[in-house]
Amino acid sequence: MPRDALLVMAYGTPRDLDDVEAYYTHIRHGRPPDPAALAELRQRYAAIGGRSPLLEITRAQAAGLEQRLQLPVLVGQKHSSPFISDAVGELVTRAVDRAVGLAMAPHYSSMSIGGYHREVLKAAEEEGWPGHFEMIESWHLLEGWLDLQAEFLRAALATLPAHARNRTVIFTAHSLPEAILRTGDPYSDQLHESAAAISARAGVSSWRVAWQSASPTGQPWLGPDLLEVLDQLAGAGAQGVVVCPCGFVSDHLEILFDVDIEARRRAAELGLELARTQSPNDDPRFLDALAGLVRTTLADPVPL
Ligand code: FEC
Repeated sequence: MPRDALLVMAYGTPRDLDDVEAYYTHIRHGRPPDPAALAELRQRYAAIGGRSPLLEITRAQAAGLEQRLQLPVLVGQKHSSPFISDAVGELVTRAVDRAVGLAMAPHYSSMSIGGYHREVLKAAEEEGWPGHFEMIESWHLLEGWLDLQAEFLRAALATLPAHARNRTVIFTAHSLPEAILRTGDPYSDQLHESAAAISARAGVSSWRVAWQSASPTGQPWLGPDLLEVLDQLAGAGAQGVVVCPCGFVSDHLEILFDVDIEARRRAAELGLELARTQSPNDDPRFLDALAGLVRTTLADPVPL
């Protein structure tokens, strides 16, 4: 029997405010941020309590998957410790023959999940791991996850006050440079497919897709931005919105600041009621769905 393992991968987060500079420098491929950009990012972390819960949530997801799958589950992050290379080093130590890679993000882009995949292949070469690696490329139409999102969406809609009758659901994911569209990247299409499937399950007919958390890099990023869509909807007479950030699976900076503070502030200025769907985090139904996906992947024969 081959020795199997699961590699759970997430974006990574600074340990505390002092670690923000090293983290930001890593995101910027080793180029330190300028002082103003660093101060701005530190301020965002300070506004959510000084740190993000992303690593704790990722560890809880990994523990829940380990319990369900009864195989070693390792955590590797893109931009902070434990890094993906640390997890691949563990594959060597544990003499794992075959590992499945699961990125904690549903939609494939060469810049997101593709990046996790490349990082594993690079680390396998550097660490000398000779095993077979199978990356789950995307899971944006995973049944159990769609059902849970639909349930969260119905619950969020129910929290909007009765007077906000003209309401729209906005599905969001992290924006990426628009240049990805020129290479046939499926990221945008997959977000639209998730949004349509969740809306159908929740019986929602009025919905939009928007992008959030774009970086100020000077190049065009996928739009429209979430804040722009709030402006448009308010201008068109909407009274309430539900933001469903289904491009993310955990509570972290992009949810707790970009949606819960920044977007809420804009909505309040516009007189719009805003509710957000809860994050799947380590909800047992979410982990059941992911465990099923990993089992299906492991059931495929290993190519010789
Ligand atoms: O809670 C936390 O501490 C971490 C929150 C966090 C998540 C996240 C997810 C994604 N990102 C994606 C793409 C990019 C690209 C750039 C970029 C930059 C940042 C910065 C911070 C940050 N991201 Fe992020 N991202 C999170 C946090 N991200 C902080 C730097 C400051 C800023 O620009 O706001 C631009 C740099 C580059 O070119 O690499 C691109 C994508 C995801 C969703 C998929 C995933 O989770 O892996 C895509 C969570």
